[in-house]
Amino acid sequence: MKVERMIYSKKKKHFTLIDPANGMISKEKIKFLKRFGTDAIIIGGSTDIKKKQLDKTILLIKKHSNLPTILFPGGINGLSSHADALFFMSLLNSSDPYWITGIQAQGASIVKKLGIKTIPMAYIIVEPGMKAGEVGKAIPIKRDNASLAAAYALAAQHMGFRLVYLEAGAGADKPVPTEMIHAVKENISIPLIAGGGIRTPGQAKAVARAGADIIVTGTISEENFFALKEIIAAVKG
Ligand code: 1GP
Repeated sequence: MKVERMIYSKKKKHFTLIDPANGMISKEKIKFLKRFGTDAIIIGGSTDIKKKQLDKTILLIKKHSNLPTILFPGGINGLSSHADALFFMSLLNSSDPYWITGIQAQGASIVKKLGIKTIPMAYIIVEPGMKAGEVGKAIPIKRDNASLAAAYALAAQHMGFRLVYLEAGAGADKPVPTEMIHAVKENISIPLIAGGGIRTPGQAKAVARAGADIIVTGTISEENFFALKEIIAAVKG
């Protein structure tokens, strides 16, 4: 409940993506993330991860902060009972039904057994899409096709999804275009997450101002961890 309340609160939020496949996060960094003001840690990635590594990461985060932990699974192994919630996601613009409804059917009873709180999320991949686009066999939305992104997002809302995530892909050279974020936000009333390619406070601010309710960064934590302080401040400023 606490996680949902935070997600649906009106204020702009920043989530930090941690991919356990990139190695273990340190307790110092976890404490800094809290101090910098990130609102939640989402855990996952496009490579399927080892369950042990995933559990260890979540337990470490919980030991050194009270930040909500949300699973962002790239495969069936991305599930852990230690997390506070799970983005139960569907890659709407995949060319392969496996990523739209197949993996969800495969994982549904595991999620029920583990008792993880689910947050239905529509995942929409925008060019370049990077590894998420490749693995998920997406037909990435062209950067100049804001109306298609808006149509997918509205369809997601009609289907009952409670969140839309516009994804340029981890490590993308630039974020989702602000015009596209704006067009999507105008079309829906459920919260909008944007991520992929955000590396500077200016980009974070532009994405937030264009209408994203939640800004996700991942790669910057690996490239220049302390830059996060200003990025998070820009999201909230
Ligand atoms: C990937 O949107 C996230 O799912 C984060 O992307 O690693 O480029 O910040 P970056």
